[in-house]
Amino acid sequence: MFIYISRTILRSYVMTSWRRLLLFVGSLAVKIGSAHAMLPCPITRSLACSGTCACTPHTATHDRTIHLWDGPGMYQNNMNCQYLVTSNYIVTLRFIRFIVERDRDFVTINRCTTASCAEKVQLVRATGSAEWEPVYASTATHPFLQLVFTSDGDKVTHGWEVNWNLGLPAPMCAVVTPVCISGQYEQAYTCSDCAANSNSPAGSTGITACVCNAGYTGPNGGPCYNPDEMPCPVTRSLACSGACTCTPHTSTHDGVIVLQDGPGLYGNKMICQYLVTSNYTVTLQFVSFLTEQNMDFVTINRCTTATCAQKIQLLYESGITSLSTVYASDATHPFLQLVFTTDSSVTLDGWVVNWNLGLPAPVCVRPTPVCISGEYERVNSCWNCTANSTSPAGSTGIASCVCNAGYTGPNAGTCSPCPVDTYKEGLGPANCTTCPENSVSAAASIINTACLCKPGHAGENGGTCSPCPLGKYRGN
Ligand SMILES: [Ca+2]
Ligand SMILES: [Ca+2]
Repeated sequence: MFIYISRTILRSYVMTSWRRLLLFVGSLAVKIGSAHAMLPCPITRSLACSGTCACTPHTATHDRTIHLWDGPGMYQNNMNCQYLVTSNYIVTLRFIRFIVERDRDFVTINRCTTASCAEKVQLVRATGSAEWEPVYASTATHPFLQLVFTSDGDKVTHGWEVNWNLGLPAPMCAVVTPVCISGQYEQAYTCSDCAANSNSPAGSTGITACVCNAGYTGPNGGPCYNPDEMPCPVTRSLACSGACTCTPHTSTHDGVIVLQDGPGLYGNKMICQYLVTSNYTVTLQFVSFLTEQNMDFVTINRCTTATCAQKIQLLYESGITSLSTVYASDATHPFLQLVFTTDSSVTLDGWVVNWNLGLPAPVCVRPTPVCISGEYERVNSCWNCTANSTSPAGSTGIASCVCNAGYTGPNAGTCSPCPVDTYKEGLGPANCTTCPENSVSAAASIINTACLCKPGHAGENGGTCSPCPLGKYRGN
């Protein structure tokens, strides 16, 4: 029980520390903005292992847990095992579990000036059941922490686990704002590439300096798309079934699934299934994880269908698990199934998992549009015919655009109004027809009856206009 409490405390301590560090970095970047700045140094860190022990997979290049706990090949007789942890930051070690044979098997932690540990300060020599509260830290003058585990030739017990992390405050490094080449932009003292199909001038600062290339569309800073190949609209769902409280843990959007603490969440005798899917890749990543070891299990499967009749198991875990692993669906297995089962006693903190959509987005080719009358389709878009011309509905290509009645010109070309005293009936490239003799019409006339007899002449509109007989006249 003590051990589980300590894990929770430790986790919150570590998360708080990192949040402080990130806030610190962010505030510095805002305040400074000049050519030179002091920022937390890039992290360098290493964990090395040597001696009579299985050093793999207990050697990691990042902060995490070192464990010699249970199981064959871990805690054994006659071990003499040395771990060396160092960083340009302060390194901390803290036990999260510890049970070794009292006064026979020992864990020693030394703080050293060099990797050889020729000069060292002993911080603890632990045996039996160790305190979990102290944090053992390196210092500026002793940047190496050495952990030595020795066991005698008789009897093994559970073993131990220790978390190694980086301590604060961060060492500060002078940083110069780089001048970035074309196609990149400077942000937070780093040059980054513009998104695909976009570009920026040399010396750009800020992602919005990246502008989409010709033929592509999107906001400054990207992403930039071929207009005919846009990201597909997102479809996604999360369903829950089984012996668990599915509300409010069922959501239609990406977010968090929680089964942690509290009444109605992590209970005994649960069999709970979550099914997540999307037309995008779906990812699951644990934010926290603590279930009863060997009793309460979380399984993640990648499935071809919602029934999960055909599946690939990605995880089957109890106790603790990696918080950095990302479990993802793929094109052939677009469903992720998470199953949580618990036995009839003991509930612990439970787990929290984030589900999100992965990139790249699937590309949807825009369907060819069917254009209305007066428009035509070109490169998947509808375009207006030129002035005074029109086209039938469903036209493809500008050649479908023909001049309106009263206008003349080639198909797909410029349509000019018929001059006065002419008319044109119907659509198309035909010339304007001259009104009958002694009749006149307005420009752009669309029918022969627009031809009216001149003053002094009479007749049917559009027909023959005869001079008025002697002694008669006709005005307008
Ligand atoms: Ca022993
Ligand atoms: Ca249980």
